Amino acid sequence: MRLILFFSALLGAAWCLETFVGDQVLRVKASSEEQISKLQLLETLEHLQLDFWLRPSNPALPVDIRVPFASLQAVKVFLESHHIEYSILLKDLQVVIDQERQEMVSNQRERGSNDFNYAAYHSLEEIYTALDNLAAEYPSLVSKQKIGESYEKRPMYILKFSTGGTNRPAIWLDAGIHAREWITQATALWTAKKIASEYGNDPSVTSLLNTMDIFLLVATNPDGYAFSHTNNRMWRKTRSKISGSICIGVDPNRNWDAGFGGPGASTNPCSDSYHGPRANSEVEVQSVVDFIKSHGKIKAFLTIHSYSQLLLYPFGYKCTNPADYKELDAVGNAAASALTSLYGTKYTVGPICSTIYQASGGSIDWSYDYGIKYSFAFELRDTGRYGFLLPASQIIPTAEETWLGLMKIMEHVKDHPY
Ligand code: INF
Ligand code: ZN
Repeated sequence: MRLILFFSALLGAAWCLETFVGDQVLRVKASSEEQISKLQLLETLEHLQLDFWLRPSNPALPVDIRVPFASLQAVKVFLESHHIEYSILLKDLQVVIDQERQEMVSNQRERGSNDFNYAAYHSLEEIYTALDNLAAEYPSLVSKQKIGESYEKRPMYILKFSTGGTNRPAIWLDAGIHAREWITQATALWTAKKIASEYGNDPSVTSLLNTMDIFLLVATNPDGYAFSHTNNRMWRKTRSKISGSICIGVDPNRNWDAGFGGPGASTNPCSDSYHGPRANSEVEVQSVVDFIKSHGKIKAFLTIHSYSQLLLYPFGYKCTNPADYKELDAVGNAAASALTSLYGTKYTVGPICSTIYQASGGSIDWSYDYGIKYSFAFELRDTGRYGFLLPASQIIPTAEETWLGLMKIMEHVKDHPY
């Protein structure tokens, strides 16, 4: 009997899948600074275990909160007592997560063959296999390189797209730094296939790759991504152990050496925006920094997040505009217009701080201050209907429209060497 208990406990521990049964995602519309500060107070009440998908900043922007079932009543009473309007975006988060999981399973069953299904979400292992297949399919253009290992010792693989030359000026593109933003890794995979297949066919891709290289990191936070598949779909951070805390993980988008530890990052290891014990404490961040520094000729640093449909440029750690503000704003707006032209998806363009909120330690602030002028962050679909649980049916349309924006930026970089 004891043996049976032991193994069932072991199994339970191994698969302690976080469930979100009855959790609701509320869209909260603050109508004043005073109501914003009430929401910021709510954010400090740790016992409620609230997960702010979109955090309170300026009243013009929505606040999306995942509320655990056990906290629903308390939160709704709090909002109503302060006359803060809210609506329900997702009535039972677990239902949506189960649907997503079911779809992934059926997509897998459908595609026994090796033709990769870009219209589906994939595990980290499947992503790594897809990288190998792309390198094998386009051997004279695509190669895979390991730039480091994650905290849990998973390899960090980039794809290099190069048609020759040695150490050509290059473009950096990463996705999935926040684990739960699954549309970003899926979009990056589709983009990898697009770059490889369009070379020699599309004139702008061909001329781009005849002068520059492209580096693509699909899974920037592999530990967090794997964890979002096996344990907690809503995981955002890395999976590093924080000494002195029972909480796990650092927000990798607060860990860069750019205004590190300043406003817009948390000192609390249990917070989803915890900046970490020091800049570059996360090996995933350090690995990218080391690669960028060793390459020496990265001319654009593009990072892909979700959601909100924004195209952001520096700064987040301060609310003063970058020296290249005019050019970045023009390029950003041209890229957003190209993106919108395909399906009408609306984007807002601007500097991080004034467009959303102050956030220190972000990747594009570091890359810009490091001298990489064309530093942009995409926040992909949607604007809150599904949030991080964007249906797989939107992967291809999202990737196609994002491609037009990316190409607009990459062409500008090619035509404006510095
Ligand atoms: N982005 C926000 C974040 O808190 C805003 C942001 C974007 C800050 C880019 C800095 C740089 O990190 C996301 N998007 O989390 O998923
Ligand atoms: Zn993100």
